[in-house]
Amino acid sequence: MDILNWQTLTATAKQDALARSPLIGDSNLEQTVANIIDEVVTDGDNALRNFAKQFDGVNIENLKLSKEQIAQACQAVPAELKQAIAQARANIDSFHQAQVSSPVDVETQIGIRCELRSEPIEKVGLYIPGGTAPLISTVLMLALPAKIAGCSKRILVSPPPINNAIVYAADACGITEIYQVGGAQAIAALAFGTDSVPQVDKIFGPGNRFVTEAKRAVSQDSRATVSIDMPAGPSEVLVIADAKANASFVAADLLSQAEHGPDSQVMLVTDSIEVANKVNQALEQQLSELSRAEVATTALSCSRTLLVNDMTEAAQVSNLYGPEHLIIQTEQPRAVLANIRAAGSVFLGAYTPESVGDYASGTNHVLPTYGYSKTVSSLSLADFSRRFTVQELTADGLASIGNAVMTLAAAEQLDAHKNAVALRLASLNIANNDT
Ligand code: HSO
Ligand code: ZN
Repeated sequence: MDILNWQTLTATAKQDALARSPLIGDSNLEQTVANIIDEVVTDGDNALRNFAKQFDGVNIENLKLSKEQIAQACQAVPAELKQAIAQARANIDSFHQAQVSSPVDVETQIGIRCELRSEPIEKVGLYIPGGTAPLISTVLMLALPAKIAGCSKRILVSPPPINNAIVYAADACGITEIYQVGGAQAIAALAFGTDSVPQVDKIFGPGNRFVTEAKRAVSQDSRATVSIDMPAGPSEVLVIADAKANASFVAADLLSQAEHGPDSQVMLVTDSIEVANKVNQALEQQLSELSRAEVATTALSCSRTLLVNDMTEAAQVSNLYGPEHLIIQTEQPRAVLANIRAAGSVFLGAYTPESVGDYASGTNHVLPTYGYSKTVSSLSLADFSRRFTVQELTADGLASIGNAVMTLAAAEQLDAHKNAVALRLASLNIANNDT
């Protein structure tokens, strides 16, 4: 990775140094996806079957997996993998159970009661990518919070042929409806519904650029009323390392993210040129042994090391970048953490590789990328429910706030608003005079 000295960079060079990889894609992506969506809208299940043949090379009769197919897939999963899934599931379950929030119920003034309640989103669609890296762990990250939140219809879609372990993980997390449909067509099916695939209220999950574009498109389509979890981009990690950091640990962490895709980006921010050089050596060594070396090499070509003065500056640089994953491998990681303002998920110390959060520590691995961590939160239980407020005033409550409301309404020149209060206050005065 190129090593750049942060202090010597001009303002524009600093911006360039923190720029994401240009998104790989064809200029026709929007149109291609729009056509796929339209075909699903007009041709439903037929379109889904045709796309499965065209894109996945699979002939599909029943889009929904039968109970027998689910049972068969589950049987084929090795015991060791089942055990690993169980351990991950327990941790993800307990971290997300702990996020169940109590309703807010406050008397803002005597006689004025305000509440914040939350209700589960009824129907959720969970997209699980397939292909060369079938994301079994993503099943746990989506299905468990959906279940804990109380979403009554939880539908999983994944491109055919669906990996057995994906089916097993879904079954283990209480998913009963699994559809073998992937890509933009799966997102269209969830947004609009077909004879086989039910329409949902919200779509969750990562995917390739077609899936990402389809999620964006359906969430803005006036024909649909579906929302999505968050805008998604390629995966990324930023590692803050001091002179004491273990260079081969750092290199391994950088590569674990670089192997996700050619457009993934990894950044090292360090105050030690020795560590920077050692990490580069370790990268070369470890790369040669990776099965996805080619993918990782491409990702590394758009990645860089930034040399900073100290850990305070390292935190500032990280905040400017707003990484999806932030690893702090320093002597006192929590001192650095105190200065961190924006990151999807943070990993502290030498023994906390990003992989643990990806799979099993308990935190969610669906995180804002591409700098969105500055404004978008990591996926949590709250994303599976909606909140609404309730208020109730007694007559005394209205009497005590009425004048303020009428004054504000008059200032906004909204007479009917003022009147809704005035009528009631007048009726109270009459009642009071009567007694
Ligand atoms: N690092 C990915 C999640 C993942 N990694 C799944 C492996 N499997 C995005 O947070
Ligand atoms: Zn990962």
